[in-house]
Amino acid sequence: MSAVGDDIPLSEGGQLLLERIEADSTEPLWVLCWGGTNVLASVLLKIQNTKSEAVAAALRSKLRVYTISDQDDTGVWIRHRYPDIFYICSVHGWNMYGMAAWCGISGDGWYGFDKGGPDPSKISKEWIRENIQIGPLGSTYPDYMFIPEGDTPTFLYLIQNGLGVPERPEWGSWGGRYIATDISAKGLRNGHYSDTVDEAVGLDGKTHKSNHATIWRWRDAFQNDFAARMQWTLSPELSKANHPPVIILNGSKGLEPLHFELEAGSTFELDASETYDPDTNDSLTFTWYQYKDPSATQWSVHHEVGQLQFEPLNSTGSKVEVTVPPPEKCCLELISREALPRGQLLHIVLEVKDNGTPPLTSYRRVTVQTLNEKLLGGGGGAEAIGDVMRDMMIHGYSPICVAVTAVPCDSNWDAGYPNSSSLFHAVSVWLVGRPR
Ligand SMILES: [Ca+2]
Repeated sequence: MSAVGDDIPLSEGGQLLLERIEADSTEPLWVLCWGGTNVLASVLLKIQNTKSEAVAAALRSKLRVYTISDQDDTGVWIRHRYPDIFYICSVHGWNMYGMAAWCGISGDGWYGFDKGGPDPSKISKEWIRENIQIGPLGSTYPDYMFIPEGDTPTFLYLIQNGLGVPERPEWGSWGGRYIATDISAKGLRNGHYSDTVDEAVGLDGKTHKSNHATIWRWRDAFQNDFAARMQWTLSPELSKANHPPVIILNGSKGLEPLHFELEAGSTFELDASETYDPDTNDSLTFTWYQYKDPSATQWSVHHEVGQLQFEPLNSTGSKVEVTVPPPEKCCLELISREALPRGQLLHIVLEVKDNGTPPLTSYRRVTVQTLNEKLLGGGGGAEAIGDVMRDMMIHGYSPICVAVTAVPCDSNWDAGYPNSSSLFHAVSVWLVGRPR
């Protein structure tokens, strides 16, 4: 904060940032911070000191900030003083960067997380020497210290490849997945997004669950993409390098998610057979899967989120029939088990991968809003939370620990669970009376 104050003039960078914030545009302005945020803080103070409250708030509403942790004392000042700002940031103790989601890009060896999960082969110094440090541009790429590309998740977050949606950090992308710290939608109107977890199958074939997995799960694809971009710097001839497939899904060529609103238990078709590759000799592999983690409100994704079923309709797998889960699996309030007219928002990812060198992947996301107009499938008491508890017990947790974990303890709980006392009741009933 020594660089921020009412009597401290803006730096050259600060003036440039202020110009961009004040520019005549309704587009969001992304500010990607790879170090301390004191320049942003000084601009925000300048705006507050020189604009009306309404104008200052309108200017702040244009900002989209993604920071690589807090690297000075202005990050916490900004979030405290201007909680309305859209602000993605892993929060942890000073210098404890290994706890941050962004380390998932390459930090598993250095920081020692998720052992056996992430594949380290495409972040090694040898791979970088062979694939990145090539040609006039690549030869300027330095040998790394600590971890390579640590700040790059902020850039990957904005790459338009059909996977991520920048306005939805909780949906996940090459730049990681983050969720709102405060979901109460009252009081502060807090715009901070912080760490959450993904379940991802690692190199060892086991399921790993961590904030880092929200990034390393895509590592093979984004490192191949990096290698291809370096190939693009070597020759002006298009045929000398690989380019990603162009997905056409149900006649739509864009990168925006395709959205459906469908009754629970119904079926529908997804057809990507018009998809093509700019490199005429490339063949394509189609993979459809459900990205469950963005649909969850709880830690236990596989208990909470209904399962979509995929049935291929042709030999290449470019066309599939999808079955929406029944209402009792996707259109219930989790604790009370009351039937809901609008249930879970389910996410499908289509991956199309070519066989070029290196192979490149394009994506298209499909979102399915599940509906239950006849309010079917309700009842059953606290089965969902009971199932979670039962599994935890099997894995060796004591009933006392489970009960303490499940007791609601802050105001945010009220936003997701209107009747939080019912959870405590459900847990108590299960602990004393659930048949084994
Ligand atoms: Ca290609």
